Amino acid sequence: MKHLALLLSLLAAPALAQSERAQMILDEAAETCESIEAGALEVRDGAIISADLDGDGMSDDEVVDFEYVSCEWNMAHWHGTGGSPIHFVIDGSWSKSWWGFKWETVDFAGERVILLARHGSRCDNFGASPCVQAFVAYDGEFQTVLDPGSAEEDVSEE
Ligand SMILES: [Ca+2]
Repeated sequence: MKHLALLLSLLAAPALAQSERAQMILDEAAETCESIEAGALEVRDGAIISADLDGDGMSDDEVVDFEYVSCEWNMAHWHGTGGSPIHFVIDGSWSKSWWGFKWETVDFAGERVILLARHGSRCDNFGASPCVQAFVAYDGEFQTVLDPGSAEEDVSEE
């Protein structure tokens, strides 16, 4: 009987997160579903992808993509015109998330760069306009441009 209970609890486990951090993200999401009375957390294939996001040569990072995560009775939560929250988990230990659509890594200027397609309003334009943000995991943070500060802007300010 004990074994059956264990088996059932394993079957009911919401997802197969590999790291504690990714599991924490899903646990918090499950709590959110509960708190908005939207049933259980549903985690579909593709929700957790292993990747090398910081360029250390190991695929020990993870992307938790909420495009594939929802509450049983509220599909709209975490899904909107801006895409879904996408969590970038580095070395299983720390993470940060942004709303977005597709993501990809590229090697550029000696850095592993994460590219994330975002809602056009983030680029001060209409929603479907192309808008891409770049991130570099560095020293426990994600480096990204906060103020584009084009040369033309600088000149006009002087
Ligand atoms: Ca890593």
